[in-house]
Amino acid sequence: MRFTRLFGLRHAAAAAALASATLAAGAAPVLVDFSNYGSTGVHAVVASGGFTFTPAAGTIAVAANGTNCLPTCAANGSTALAVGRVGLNPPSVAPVTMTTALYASFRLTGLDYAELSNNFINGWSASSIEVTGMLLGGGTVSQTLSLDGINDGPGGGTDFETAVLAGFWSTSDLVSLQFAGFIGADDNQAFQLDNIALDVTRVSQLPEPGSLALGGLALAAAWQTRRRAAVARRSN
Ligand SMILES: [Ca+2]
Ligand SMILES: [Ca+2]
Repeated sequence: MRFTRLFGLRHAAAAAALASATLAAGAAPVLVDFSNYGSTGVHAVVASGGFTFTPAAGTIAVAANGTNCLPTCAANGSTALAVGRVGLNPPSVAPVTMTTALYASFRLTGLDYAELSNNFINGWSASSIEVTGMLLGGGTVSQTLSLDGINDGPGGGTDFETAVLAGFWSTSDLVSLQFAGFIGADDNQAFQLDNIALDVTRVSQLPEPGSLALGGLALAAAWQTRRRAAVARRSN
């Protein structure tokens, strides 16, 4: 009985130490803005800020201020993620999934979005984007963003909109996000994303107690070896 109680207390202390270590690691802001790309280009995957964007099939692209797009792409003065659809270049297939190998989880705090191109009226640039978050521990959250159809490429119009995010995003710890552009019920329509703002939680790099003990043993062994060598040198 006494042993069981002690065991429980030790585990509680270890859990408290781990919790404080996780808090110390903290949440940090990350902006995924595709600024690591210098020009418009089509890619199998696009990576920025520690996050990777992968279409269900086909390719996706980075559009640099709407340049090298035909017809002219929505522009915001910087590079942005460009998601197409079958029959376009890039021929992206929905959904596009955003994942990270760097962080344990993240929260979505901001997002800019736009039509892919100024062909909104002609029926293949999305009229809405469904954003779906996969929750740490299971389940999903989702919000639909409406596109305003305003898009004149590098002209004077404001092509990109800043998402008004639902309140649940600020408390939703996510492991991935999915994006799909819709016209009506058809989920395979074209759009752009930029300035995806996140609060990330870093993976805790605490060593295992076992590996700490092994590390201590290795250090002790190295010290013993050096000490024996020094003694041998002195006695020669
Ligand atoms: Ca950008
Ligand atoms: Ca727009």
